[in-house]
Amino acid sequence: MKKILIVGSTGQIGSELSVKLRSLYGNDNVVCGYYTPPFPEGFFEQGSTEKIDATNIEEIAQTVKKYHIDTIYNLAAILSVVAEKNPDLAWNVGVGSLRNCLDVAREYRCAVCTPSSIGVFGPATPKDLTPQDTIQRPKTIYGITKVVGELISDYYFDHWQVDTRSVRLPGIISNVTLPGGGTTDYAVEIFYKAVAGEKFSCPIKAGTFMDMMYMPDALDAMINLMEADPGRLIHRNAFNVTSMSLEPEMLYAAIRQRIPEFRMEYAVSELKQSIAESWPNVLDDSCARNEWDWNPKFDLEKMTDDMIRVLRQKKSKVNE
Ligand code: AKB
Repeated sequence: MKKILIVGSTGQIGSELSVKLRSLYGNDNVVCGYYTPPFPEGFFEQGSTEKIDATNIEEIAQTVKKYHIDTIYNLAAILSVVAEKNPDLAWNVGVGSLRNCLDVAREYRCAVCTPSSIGVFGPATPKDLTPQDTIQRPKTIYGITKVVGELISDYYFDHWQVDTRSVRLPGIISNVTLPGGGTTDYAVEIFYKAVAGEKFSCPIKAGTFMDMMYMPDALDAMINLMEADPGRLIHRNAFNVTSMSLEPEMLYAAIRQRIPEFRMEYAVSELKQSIAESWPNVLDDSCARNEWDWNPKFDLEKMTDDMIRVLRQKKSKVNE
């Protein structure tokens, strides 16, 4: 059985990845490293937790040693919009924590998964069916840290056989923990507003396509890749994955089919729009499909049904 450490387990992805990993590998085999709240329900009760500053290598090393960890999911990151406002922090967290995880992994023979992002692409990248191997000249500091992350992860594999694997995640739509400071956050916020019965101000222009994915598929992507037969992997860091390419009007229409009174207006953010325009419209994820059978389950319709169902349940619990 694997012994897993999640670094950054209280964020948008970590709060759900920890539950899924514990259900698959057992509570005792998954250690949740946390730095900041909010703490998901039952977080401290369900298994081991350790306060870890990912920029401090000693804190990672001690935890890996203490629990005999063999696999690290490193989720420490500053998302694209916040990163533009604080490039030093973005670099220290994005690159610093990854180097720490890789160095600890090299010493203690751990596998490492650090999600990359569609942010690794830039204006010179082909926008439609963006290939797996193509131009990566991002204009954001977030994208730059993710390109460095991909390259350094491959380097640790090539030189020291550290088992590094990763996916280029698109915008993740979820209903447990809000994302913080990304360009694709609007695709989550729109659902919270719709279910709350409020109007939504969309920061991204109509017609701006970006890849998106529902959280259950994102969790499967990371876990299935880490479980994949290494003999089949031609690529490692990082695989294109997507499940839908959306622009705001498509989400608005899907929500209004289910909540007809919902209204959206536009209040476009210059920064978010310029980042969105520099990212692909839709990725070609055929390498992930061929090399480790990537096959997402949620399309726009299924995801919209589920998001509204879960958020309505949460709302009625709060109102009880
Ligand atoms: C962001 O918008 O910054 C992230 C991402 C696509 O990596 N959600």
